[in-house]
Amino acid sequence: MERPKIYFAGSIRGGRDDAALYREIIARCNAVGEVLTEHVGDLSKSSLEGTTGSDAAIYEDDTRKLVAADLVIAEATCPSLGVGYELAFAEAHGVPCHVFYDKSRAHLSAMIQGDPYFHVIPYETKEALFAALACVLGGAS
Ligand code: 6K6
Repeated sequence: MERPKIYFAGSIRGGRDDAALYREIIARCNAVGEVLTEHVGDLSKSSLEGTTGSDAAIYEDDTRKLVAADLVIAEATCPSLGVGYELAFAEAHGVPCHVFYDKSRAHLSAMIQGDPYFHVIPYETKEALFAALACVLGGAS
Protein backbone atom coordinates (compact mmCIF):
# COMPACT_ATOMS: atom_id res chain seq x y z
CA MET A 1 0.00 0.00 0.00
CA GLU A 2 1.43 3.40 -1.03
CA ARG A 3 1.64 5.81 1.92
CA PRO A 4 -1.09 4.35 4.12
CA LYS A 5 -3.30 6.75 6.09
CA ILE A 6 -2.47 6.09 9.74
CA TYR A 7 -4.74 7.09 12.62
CA PHE A 8 -2.58 7.37 15.74
CA ALA A 9 -4.54 7.12 19.02
CA GLY A 10 -3.11 8.10 22.39
CA SER A 11 -4.37 9.56 25.64
CA ILE A 12 -5.29 13.24 25.85
CA ARG A 13 -7.70 13.83 28.74
CA GLY A 14 -6.75 10.44 30.15
CA GLY A 15 -3.34 12.00 30.94
CA ARG A 16 -0.43 13.45 28.94
CA ASP A 17 2.49 11.63 30.65
CA ASP A 18 3.35 9.74 27.45
CA ALA A 19 2.89 12.61 24.98
CA ALA A 20 6.63 12.67 24.11
CA LEU A 21 6.49 8.94 23.33
CA TYR A 22 3.44 9.54 21.11
CA ARG A 23 5.42 12.17 19.20
CA GLU A 24 8.23 9.66 18.55
CA ILE A 25 5.78 7.00 17.34
CA ILE A 26 4.07 9.55 15.08
CA ALA A 27 7.44 10.55 13.57
CA ARG A 28 8.15 6.91 12.69
CA CYS A 29 4.67 6.48 11.24
CA ASN A 30 5.13 9.64 9.15
CA ALA A 31 8.25 8.12 7.58
CA VAL A 32 6.11 5.51 5.80
CA GLY A 33 2.61 6.94 5.71
CA GLU A 34 0.37 9.92 6.39
CA VAL A 35 -0.53 10.38 10.06
CA LEU A 36 -4.03 11.88 10.33
CA THR A 37 -3.76 12.80 14.03
CA GLU A 38 -0.44 14.60 14.59
CA HIS A 39 -1.99 16.74 17.36
CA VAL A 40 -2.03 13.72 19.72
CA GLY A 41 1.76 14.07 19.97
CA ASP A 42 1.75 17.85 20.26
CA LEU A 43 3.47 18.60 23.59
CA SER A 44 2.37 22.24 23.50
CA LYS A 45 -1.32 21.36 23.76
CA SER A 46 -2.81 20.77 27.18
CA SER A 47 -5.25 17.95 27.83
CA LEU A 48 -8.08 20.43 28.30
CA GLU A 49 -7.62 22.28 25.04
CA GLY A 50 -10.74 22.09 22.96
CA THR A 51 -13.14 22.05 25.90
CA THR A 52 -14.85 25.34 25.08
CA GLY A 53 -17.73 24.14 23.00
CA SER A 54 -15.76 22.23 20.39
CA ASP A 55 -15.97 18.67 21.65
CA ALA A 56 -18.63 17.93 19.03
CA ALA A 57 -16.25 19.17 16.32
CA ILE A 58 -13.44 16.96 17.71
CA TYR A 59 -15.77 13.95 17.67
CA GLU A 60 -16.94 14.65 14.10
CA ASP A 61 -13.40 15.22 12.84
CA ASP A 62 -11.88 12.18 14.55
CA THR A 63 -14.62 9.73 13.55
CA ARG A 64 -14.41 10.99 9.93
CA LYS A 65 -10.65 10.38 9.99
CA LEU A 66 -11.10 6.91 11.51
CA VAL A 67 -13.40 5.85 8.68
CA ALA A 68 -10.85 7.13 6.15
CA ALA A 69 -7.86 5.43 7.82
CA ASP A 70 -6.06 2.36 6.45
CA LEU A 71 -4.94 1.36 9.94
CA VAL A 72 -4.96 2.46 13.57
CA ILE A 73 -1.85 2.54 15.73
CA ALA A 74 -2.78 2.98 19.40
CA GLU A 75 -0.46 3.48 22.36
CA ALA A 76 -2.65 2.36 25.26
CA THR A 77 -0.36 2.35 28.30
CA CYS A 78 -2.11 5.41 29.72
CA PRO A 79 -5.81 4.48 30.10
CA SER A 80 -8.06 6.71 28.00
CA LEU A 81 -11.79 6.53 27.38
CA GLY A 82 -11.27 8.21 24.02
CA VAL A 83 -8.71 5.66 22.84
CA GLY A 84 -10.98 2.79 23.93
CA TYR A 85 -13.88 4.40 22.03
CA GLU A 86 -11.74 4.91 18.94
CA LEU A 87 -10.64 1.26 18.95
CA ALA A 88 -14.24 0.00 19.17
CA PHE A 89 -15.30 2.47 16.44
CA ALA A 90 -12.44 1.34 14.19
CA GLU A 91 -13.39 -2.31 14.73
CA ALA A 92 -17.01 -1.56 13.82
CA HIS A 93 -15.76 -0.03 10.55
CA GLY A 94 -13.29 -2.82 9.75
CA VAL A 95 -10.14 -0.71 10.17
CA PRO A 96 -7.15 -2.85 11.29
CA CYS A 97 -5.93 -1.91 14.79
CA HIS A 98 -2.50 -2.42 16.35
CA VAL A 99 -2.44 -1.70 20.08
CA PHE A 100 0.87 -1.14 21.87
CA TYR A 101 1.27 -0.97 25.64
CA ASP A 102 4.16 -1.10 28.12
CA LYS A 103 3.48 -4.22 30.18
CA SER A 104 5.86 -3.06 32.93
CA ARG A 105 3.63 0.01 33.52
CA ALA A 106 0.09 -1.08 32.73
CA HIS A 107 -2.49 -3.85 32.66
CA LEU A 108 -4.40 -3.44 29.43
CA SER A 109 -8.19 -3.51 29.71
CA ALA A 110 -9.70 -6.98 29.20
CA MET A 111 -12.05 -5.38 26.65
CA ILE A 112 -9.05 -4.71 24.41
CA GLN A 113 -6.80 -7.62 25.37
CA GLY A 114 -9.70 -10.07 25.16
CA ASP A 115 -10.99 -8.98 21.75
CA PRO A 116 -9.32 -11.11 19.07
CA TYR A 117 -9.94 -8.36 16.48
CA PHE A 118 -7.13 -6.27 17.99
CA HIS A 119 -3.46 -6.99 17.33
CA VAL A 120 -2.12 -6.33 20.83
CA ILE A 121 1.63 -5.76 21.19
CA PRO A 122 3.04 -5.67 24.73
CA TYR A 123 6.52 -4.19 25.07
CA GLU A 124 8.95 -3.43 27.87
CA THR A 125 11.53 -1.16 26.25
CA LYS A 126 11.34 1.60 23.68
CA GLU A 127 13.67 -0.43 21.45
CA ALA A 128 11.19 -3.34 21.51
CA LEU A 129 8.31 -0.95 20.81
CA PHE A 130 10.04 0.60 17.80
CA ALA A 131 11.13 -2.80 16.44
CA ALA A 132 7.54 -4.10 16.61
CA LEU A 133 6.25 -0.83 15.11
CA ALA A 134 8.67 -1.19 12.19
CA CYS A 135 7.26 -4.70 11.52
CA VAL A 136 3.68 -3.40 11.57
CA LEU A 137 4.53 -0.45 9.30
CA GLY A 138 6.55 -2.68 6.97
CA GLY A 139 3.48 -4.86 6.50
CA ALA A 140 1.25 -1.84 5.92
CA SER A 141 3.31 0.00 3.30
C1 6K6 B 1 -5.72 18.60 23.07
C2 6K6 B 1 -4.41 18.14 22.88
C3 6K6 B 1 -4.25 17.86 21.56
O1 6K6 B 1 -5.45 18.09 20.91
C4 6K6 B 1 -6.31 18.55 21.84
C5 6K6 B 1 -7.74 18.92 21.52
N1 6K6 B 1 -8.58 17.73 21.79
C6 6K6 B 1 -8.65 16.71 20.91
N2 6K6 B 1 -8.33 16.90 19.63
C7 6K6 B 1 -8.32 15.85 18.77
N3 6K6 B 1 -8.60 14.56 19.14
C8 6K6 B 1 -8.93 14.35 20.40
C9 6K6 B 1 -9.01 15.40 21.35
N4 6K6 B 1 -9.36 14.88 22.54
C10 6K6 B 1 -9.48 13.54 22.35
N5 6K6 B 1 -9.20 13.20 21.07
C11 6K6 B 1 -9.12 11.83 20.50
O2 6K6 B 1 -9.42 10.93 21.54
C12 6K6 B 1 -7.71 11.53 20.02
O3 6K6 B 1 -7.76 10.98 18.72
C13 6K6 B 1 -7.12 10.54 21.04
O4 6K6 B 1 -6.65 9.35 20.39
C14 6K6 B 1 -8.26 10.21 21.99
C15 6K6 B 1 -7.91 10.63 23.43
O5 6K6 B 1 -9.05 10.52 24.25
P1 6K6 B 1 -9.05 11.10 25.77
O6 6K6 B 1 -10.30 10.50 26.37
O7 6K6 B 1 -7.79 10.60 26.44
O8 6K6 B 1 -9.07 12.59 25.66
